[in-house]
Amino acid sequence: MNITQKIISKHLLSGQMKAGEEISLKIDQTLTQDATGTMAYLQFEAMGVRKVKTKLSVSYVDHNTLQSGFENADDHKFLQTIAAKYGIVFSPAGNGICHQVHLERFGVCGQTLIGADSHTPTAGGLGMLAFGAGGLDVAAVMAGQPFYLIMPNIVKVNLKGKLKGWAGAKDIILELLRLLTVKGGRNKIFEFAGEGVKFLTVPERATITNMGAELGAATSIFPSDLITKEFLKKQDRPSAWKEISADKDSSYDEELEIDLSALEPLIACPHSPDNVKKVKELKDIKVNQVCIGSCTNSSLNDMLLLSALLKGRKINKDVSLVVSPGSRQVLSMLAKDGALANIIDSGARILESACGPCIGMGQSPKSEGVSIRTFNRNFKGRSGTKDAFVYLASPVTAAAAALVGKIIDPSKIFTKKPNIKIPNKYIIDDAQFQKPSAKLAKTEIIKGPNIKSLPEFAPFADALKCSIVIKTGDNISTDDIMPAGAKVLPYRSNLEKISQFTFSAMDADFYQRAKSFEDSIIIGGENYGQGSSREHAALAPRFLGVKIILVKSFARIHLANLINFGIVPLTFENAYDYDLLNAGETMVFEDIKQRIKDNESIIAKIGDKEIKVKYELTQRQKEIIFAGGMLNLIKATIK
Ligand code: MIC
Ligand code: SF4
Repeated sequence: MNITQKIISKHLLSGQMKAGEEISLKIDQTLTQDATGTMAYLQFEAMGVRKVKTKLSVSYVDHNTLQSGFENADDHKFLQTIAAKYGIVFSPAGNGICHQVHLERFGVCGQTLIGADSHTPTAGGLGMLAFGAGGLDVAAVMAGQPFYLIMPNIVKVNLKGKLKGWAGAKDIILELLRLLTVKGGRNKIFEFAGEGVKFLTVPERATITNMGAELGAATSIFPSDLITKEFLKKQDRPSAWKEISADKDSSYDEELEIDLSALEPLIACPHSPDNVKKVKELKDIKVNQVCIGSCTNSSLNDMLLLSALLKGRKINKDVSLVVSPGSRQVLSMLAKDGALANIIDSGARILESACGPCIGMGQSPKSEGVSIRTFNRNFKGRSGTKDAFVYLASPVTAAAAALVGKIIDPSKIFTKKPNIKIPNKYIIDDAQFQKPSAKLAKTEIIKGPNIKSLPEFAPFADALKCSIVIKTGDNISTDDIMPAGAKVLPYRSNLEKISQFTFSAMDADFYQRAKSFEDSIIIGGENYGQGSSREHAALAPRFLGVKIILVKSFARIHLANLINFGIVPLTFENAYDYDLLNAGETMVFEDIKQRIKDNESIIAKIGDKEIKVKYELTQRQKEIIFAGGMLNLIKATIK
């Protein structure tokens, strides 16, 4: 067996490990962050369970740490109290970005993890099988339910040779994005192998598995070997290690190879993580901002490298360099080592250990500004500035840009690659985690006035007449459907309020128009709903009357979220029928419920036009949709 099969077979509750079949898995650990967590815990609370049923569940606060009003701070209090009551570890603001902290303090080789955040596969760097999921799926797992998934194809990525020159882990994943695009990883698990693996540290592996999310992959995973052992030993968690490797004769559904020695520094150009070019091909692009951090590149390794590169140098006067170390551990070690001073002295601005600019929580670039970021997403507008140009690159490429003020091949300004030495022991101080206890279980849950319970959704209708409320193109991200940023994130626990922002960056009238229709449908292209796991991108349309989404294809997590909230996901039988449909038209779906029940094909009528649409729903998913969403179904079973 390969690594994925080994872990799945140990956790398989139903189904067969055959690509395309629905399987269900026992999940050992869950994680949530505050932007998805408030909703997830409201849903968990509604399930009426006394205590989480996982081996470990952690609730992080790292996204909404700007406290420009009472809302975010109220959310933090709610998360702290509900964690105490239900036996969840609470990691307050300041501890760091969920994925970085989870690697450091909680991940266990060979275990399963699901997280209410699309970058949960970061833990694959430790040899965990880790999936991003919607908050409701995470809540259900905390309540003891299995995690359902369509068994993906397993792809072996053979890393040949060793990185040379200024190429780093980020360039490996950018190369994969260049080769495969943001849709290339759908229904796939990427398993890394080959001699190149042994030259990559755990944080470097995690940079790669983190950004596998941008390929649309279900997850990505590395073997757990002596390098993993060393990392966990330095984290004072030796018992979290166990060796996991693929059997010599293991087989894969697909294979591909990357020659590490041939890689050069790469950069993803606006406005998509797969718009990848060689850095040296980009000439004379002036840079206004450089941001270093995020769950992709904020480890101690990344920060020490940055510090060595900036040592004794000053950044360009026209650049604002902001640096956010990924965790309290990283920041504290940088400070004690003195390496932080090199970064500060170069002219950088130090931000707290949190998601920050990655999710538009501050540091929006200037109008038409060029920002080089070590992050993982550069969708248009995500930075908070609609007309900004965001590029994604490694910390080395980002540091070079900060010093020179333009995009430049690192070899032009740096001579020798610094040799980074990680101390024999990380600084271990878990004092800021709130760990569950019998006393804490008596805590009273505190909900501020902005925290509103979810409305009840009606069960599915027998027939539907839906107005086309919007027609979108390909690769619509959940950032397009439901923007984040400082203005919107405070309403993650207030559906009525947040729904006013649905599609707001693309179509300012969407909200009013959706409200004026009784039932509506969204038409889209390929890879609809790529990007984040935020279930608000499904919940808000549902709240505004969207009953069906008809597209050429869906991204995995968003598809699961749509079903969870009772929206029917349909695809075109013939992709060219997409061209026949126009916003404002009415589509009639006669007997839709009965047809889905009987597995019959569906014909939609639009005036005198007819088009054939299809669906792939398991019996379980049909039941969720017919009940009007998973919460209704779970409540009915509990009653
Ligand atoms: C993101 O990177 O888009 C986020 C913010 O981390 C999201 C989760 C969210 O929207 O809260 C993700 O990736 O799932
Ligand atoms: Fe946070 Fe950005 Fe990572 Fe999402 S991608 S978890 S916003 S750092």
